[in-house]
Amino acid sequence: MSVDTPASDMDPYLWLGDGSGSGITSDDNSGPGNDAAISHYTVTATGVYYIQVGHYGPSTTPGAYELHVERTRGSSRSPTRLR
Ligand SMILES: [Ca+2]
Repeated sequence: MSVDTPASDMDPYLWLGDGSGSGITSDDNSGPGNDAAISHYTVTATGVYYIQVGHYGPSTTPGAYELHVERTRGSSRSPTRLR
């Protein structure tokens, strides 16, 4: 599974957690510019996973972002684009 925030107007921060709300990993700037990216995370158990997009740093200024989630199972790909 890969998650990133292309073409975002703000400085996004990504958080990936499991179904119990425990954090698995997070990222700030692994994408181009200030975009966040979590690349090729291997899901080890069936279940619910949460993705949070936040603003990096203490800011209340709203901004648009694009969330791109890609699931890969074997050789099949199911990209999902949310806005
Ligand atoms: Ca960022």
